[in-house]
Amino acid sequence: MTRKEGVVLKGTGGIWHVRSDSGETHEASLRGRLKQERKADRKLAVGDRVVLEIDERGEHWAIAEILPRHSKLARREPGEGQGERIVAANVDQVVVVFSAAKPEPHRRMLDRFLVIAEGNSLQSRIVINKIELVDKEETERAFSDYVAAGYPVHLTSVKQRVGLDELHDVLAGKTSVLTGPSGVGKSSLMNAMYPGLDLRVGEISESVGKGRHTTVGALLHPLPDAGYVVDTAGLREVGMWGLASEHLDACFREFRPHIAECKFGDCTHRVEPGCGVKRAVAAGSISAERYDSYLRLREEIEETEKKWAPYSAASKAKKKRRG
Ligand SMILES: Nc1nc2c(ncn2[C@@H]2O[C@H](COP(=O)(O)OP(=O)(O)OP(=O)(O)O)[C@@H](O)[C@H]2O)c(=O)[nH]1
Ligand SMILES: [Mg+2]
Ligand SMILES: [Zn+2]
Repeated sequence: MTRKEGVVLKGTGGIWHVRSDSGETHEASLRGRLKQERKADRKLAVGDRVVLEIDERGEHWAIAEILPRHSKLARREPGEGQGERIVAANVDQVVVVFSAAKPEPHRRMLDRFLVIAEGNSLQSRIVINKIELVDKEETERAFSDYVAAGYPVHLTSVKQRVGLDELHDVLAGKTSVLTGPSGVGKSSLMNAMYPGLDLRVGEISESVGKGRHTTVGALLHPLPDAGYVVDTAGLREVGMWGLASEHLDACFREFRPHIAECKFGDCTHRVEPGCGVKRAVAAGSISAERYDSYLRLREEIEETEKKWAPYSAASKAKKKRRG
């Protein structure tokens, strides 16, 4: 029997497109046994590595095995929901693209993307495009707190072909989730680095809609040299992806060393005395804007938790009854 390994590029209606390591793409369905297992925790996602097997007649490929993943970008249900939808597997980094102007960078939205990545234990990079429209030094200063927090910041201009080689280098051989608001130049960047690569990146397709239960499918694009880009519609749409409010602080990387200094273990870093985070803000080692972002996001998450509390209580009770 012919067996080969490959990576899942996309899935539609139970048919998965798998690119084998030798470069061909096959359509395959999940073996029955795996379909059962899948109901548990192992949902197949783009980026997953799988073992394909062909049937005796040499006609149909099936996914016989899902190989262990080293990372994932997942979306949890709010509240205590156990459900988790995996957007992409084996992601190496999240690349968040904004523009220096037209449209103006939106720091709160940037922080939101970074939190989603941190919540999934994924590394992020920040790209600021259209750098030729502004004063470069000023922009560098504006994003210096992200550099200080440990995020690589790339300044690019598609128009003047600045920074494209460096960006190309950090994408090579990796699986990157590319995201960012509309109009910042994501498609332009990809086209400038990889002519002919046709990405949908970041577009919120009309047909996808905004219903809570609509599946927003991600696609994995092989890069011409090596590596993949995950093209996912609607990364920013879904609030904080079910992140619990008490975990938000650790998703601000530069807060981490200070959280341990808080007097109270469950410090929300708002009004509590002896707060290490607030002390760091006062001392200037945490930027006031990042702290403000934290406060707003925390409020937003707590609102969602309040809304979902009755449902999660009900689902807990149901589980208890079932035993
Ligand atoms: N001035 C300037 N304009 C740019 C640059 N890069 C892209 N643009 C322009 O910005 C506009 C939006 O670029 P896109 O590549 O479509 O942006 P996008 O991020 O893919 O947007 P969505 O697909 O809607 O998410 C286009 O008119 C581009 O020509 C740049 O470096 N400088
Ligand atoms: Mg685009
Ligand atoms: Zn605190």
